Amino acid sequence: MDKIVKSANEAAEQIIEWSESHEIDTCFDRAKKMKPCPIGSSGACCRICHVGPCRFVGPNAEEEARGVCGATLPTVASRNLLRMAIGGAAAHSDHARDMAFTLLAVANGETSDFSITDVKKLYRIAGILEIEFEGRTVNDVARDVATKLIEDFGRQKGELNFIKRAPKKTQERWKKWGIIPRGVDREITESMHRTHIGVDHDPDNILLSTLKVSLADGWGGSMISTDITDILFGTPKPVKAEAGFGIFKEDEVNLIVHGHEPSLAEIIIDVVNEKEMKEYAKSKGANGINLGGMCCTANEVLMRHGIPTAGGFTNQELAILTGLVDAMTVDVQCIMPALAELSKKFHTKLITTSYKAKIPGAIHIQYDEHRAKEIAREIVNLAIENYANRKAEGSHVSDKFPVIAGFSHEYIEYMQGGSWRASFRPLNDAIMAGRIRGVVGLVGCDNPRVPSQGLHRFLALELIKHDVLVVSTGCGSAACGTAGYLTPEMALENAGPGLREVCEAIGIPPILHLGSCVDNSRILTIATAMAEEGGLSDEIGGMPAVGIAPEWMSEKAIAIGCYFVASGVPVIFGGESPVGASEQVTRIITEVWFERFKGALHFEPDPEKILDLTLKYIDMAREALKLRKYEPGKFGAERVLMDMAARRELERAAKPHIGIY
Ligand code: SF4
Ligand code: MSK
Repeated sequence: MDKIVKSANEAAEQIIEWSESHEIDTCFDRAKKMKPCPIGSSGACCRICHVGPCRFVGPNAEEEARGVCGATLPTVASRNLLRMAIGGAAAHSDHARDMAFTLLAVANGETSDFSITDVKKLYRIAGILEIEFEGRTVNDVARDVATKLIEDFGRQKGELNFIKRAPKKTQERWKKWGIIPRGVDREITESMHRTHIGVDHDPDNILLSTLKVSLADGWGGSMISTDITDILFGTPKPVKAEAGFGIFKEDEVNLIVHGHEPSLAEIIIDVVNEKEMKEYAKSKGANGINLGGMCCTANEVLMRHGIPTAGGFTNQELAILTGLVDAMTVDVQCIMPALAELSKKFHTKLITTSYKAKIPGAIHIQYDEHRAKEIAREIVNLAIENYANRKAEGSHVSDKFPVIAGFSHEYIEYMQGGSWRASFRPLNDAIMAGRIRGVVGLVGCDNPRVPSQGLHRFLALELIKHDVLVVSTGCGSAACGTAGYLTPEMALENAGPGLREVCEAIGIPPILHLGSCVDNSRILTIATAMAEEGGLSDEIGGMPAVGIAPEWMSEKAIAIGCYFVASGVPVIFGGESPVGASEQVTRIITEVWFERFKGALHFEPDPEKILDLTLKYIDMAREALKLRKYEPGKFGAERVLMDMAARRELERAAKPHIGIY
């Protein structure tokens, strides 16, 4: 019998085998033992009141099954989907709120540990928010920006500030269907109300609310988080780093930052570079302090500082199984509680840092932005002191790959013409000419129920072979990074002829690392810029672009998927459908949503079919836009792309340019 592969990441597979031989459970073993409930996983279980749970099963469940209250299967399935989107929108948006309050604290001079790194971005956002910035102090502008964005959470009437960043036509569709979010908290609360027993029972209406609360995430919480993080810590530009379990060093203190919020991790970077800390590590027998990342906190510090990443969601336990992690800090989201028990089997100190996310068995050190450095020092000291407790056991692997990360909207614009002529014209032209067939956002989690990271890797390779430019975020980018896919050389070896030429001319990888899961909002603004540049669709809908989350598992993924659909992007999720029990709901989220928004939400477990459907959507969009028919190796006329030398020449000639980009 063929060996069952649990992870497509060879180093991960090696660690899993080691854990099995030592009878230590990981999510891979637990996934095998804990089969998903077939009723709940297809959306056919309602447990929102204590008369139930009610199960909607049987050959005619769609028409005949009724809950004790009389609810139908389509009501229940759509209600379950909405509840998932609410959870996701709440997670991203609460993260954003913390970032906004950090910015406010900086502006008010309440913390000396942080400062505003990217004034240009602050002015750009101030411009969007119609806040005067000329002739004012940076802190005054930052205070107004933070205050105005904080209003987005509690606003009762009107529209989110960033709705106006979307193309007009996209906004019109939202207006027509009544899904423009007012305030983030209001949409979350109202959606929770709608899903209480005995409130909204119309599947179509419930599903519109799913889109509305998801838009509050995408054009609200996530976008706020991305912009404020850039203002505070810098807008990413390409940086070299490494990915894989081989980032851990045997002779240094290994400290991992895991979760999603970057503030504490940013300060830890400063602290590990302090002379006293380095000397303290030496005094304890270590040759230095090695900082690494996990999941999306990793993405945040990878793309701004080149801090290496050990990988995504399914790699977190495996990092501890190397026996080399002296301490791991966790903040919020996607943190397996299993880490606490597992870390006790080794010497690793697991440190929770948010009052919202405690784990029994972990050490809790509460993060507070007002005394961030003091807290970071406490954490780093703990890691250093634990180095001496490291034992020999663990599965040491040496695999690591170079990565280029940090492609922000601003950098992608810059790389197509320098700061003097930054635009999306070359990208649009390359798509129009058929050199690039389309663009895919390959995003989302990795999952222990499939050979983890394998679907990401398969699709990434196939898509670039078919001349599709891939933009990647979250654990999807970790899956690509730990396979060595995030380098420009990758294009030379694997991309189709048109995409290869474009990548070579600009000097970029064919898979662009755009950041963490909140940074999917960067894809929204990029799509908007492409629409506004002209030559393709004049709204986000209708572009030769598709979103794929092949290994999704979190509620945040559902919110992300739905805000892309509402914005006009067809989205394909891997795995079985969480609403698969209801034909009516499946029809609404595919056909009806496509008619209304030009986006559709599909669930498809077969990766070959995901690829086919993706290319079909891209080619359909090309045809509808009357673009040149895509044929590999045959391109139409287009403008000449600037190479690095030409761009540098232009930069030299250009005056220093401080404006709003
Ligand atoms: Fe059952 Fe209705 Fe209660 Fe749901 S709300 S558990 S369908 S009685
Ligand atoms: S961490 S939401 S497993 S991408 Fe952002 Fe990864 Fe998915 Fe969490």
